[in-house]
Amino acid sequence: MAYELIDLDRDGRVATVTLNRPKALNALNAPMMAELARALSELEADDGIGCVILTGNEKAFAAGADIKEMVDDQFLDIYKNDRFEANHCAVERFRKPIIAAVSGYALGGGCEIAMMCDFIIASETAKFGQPEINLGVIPGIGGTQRLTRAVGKAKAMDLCLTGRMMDAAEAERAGLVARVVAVDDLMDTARDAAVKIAGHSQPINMILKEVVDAGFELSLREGIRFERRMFQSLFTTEDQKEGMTAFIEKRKPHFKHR
Ligand code: CO8
Repeated sequence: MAYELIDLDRDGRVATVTLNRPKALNALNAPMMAELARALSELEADDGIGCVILTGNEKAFAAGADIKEMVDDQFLDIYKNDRFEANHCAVERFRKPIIAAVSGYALGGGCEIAMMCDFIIASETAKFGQPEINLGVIPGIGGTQRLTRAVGKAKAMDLCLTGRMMDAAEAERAGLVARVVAVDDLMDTARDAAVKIAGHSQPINMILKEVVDAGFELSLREGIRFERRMFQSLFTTEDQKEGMTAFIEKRKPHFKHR
């Protein structure tokens, strides 16, 4: 089935998913989130894809959940509706590496979806914020938790309580984004990173992700123990033998499990 509210492009082992409701600044409505979830499940099952880029357009990555769609909802509409529980969390459940390439507004649910990605590359025009307080609500898909872990309590409280936006330079200083580049370089930079990541061993990328993410749930001691066990387990893989042998033989590794 074709996609209408997103674009899905494959280039070698990299897939790019582009949110595509430009007239609504990519506001995240239920049909778009369903398409995003369907695309990610397709890409997770596709052994030919090693890394995904999630992006929007120059004006907006996504200006948040669709306010017009939500305005008349009651508690039970939101509680029972699986768009919150399943489709909105598809990015956090995705097991392969996924990079957010952000230009323009990443607000509310848009900022939250970007933070669900493994890291964010931003253009100089990017603006991040959790303005839900202005609408009489609070962030609803992880903003209070992920933003606080990313930038610390002081700045997270500042952003969530005032509803102000922070620009790309401030977001980089605060540790929310990995890199800031010129707007014209955004997709090339994201693609270069994605190609590099997709060239690694696929299962080892997935294990790396799992171990880093586990660190947000575990104590330091438990996290380090998990890392050590997973590190040790990699010595059962052909890709560990290939990676280390290639280094010694001064050649590029040819990972079997890509
Ligand atoms: N929802 C619906 N429509 C939107 C949204 C949105 N979040 N953002 C922009 N639009 C629409 C506007 O209504 C407008 O449509 P129209 O042309 O039909 O009037 C069009 O996009 C262009 O927007 P503006 O005219 O407002 O453009 P400006 O350049 O003047 O302003 C802003 C850009 C500052 C980004 C402004 O649009 C804005 O403030 N948008 C809302 C930002 C916001 O509050 N986001 C948080 C939403 S709540 C949320 O995300 C909760 C997440 C948790 C639950 C997730 C499950 C659904």
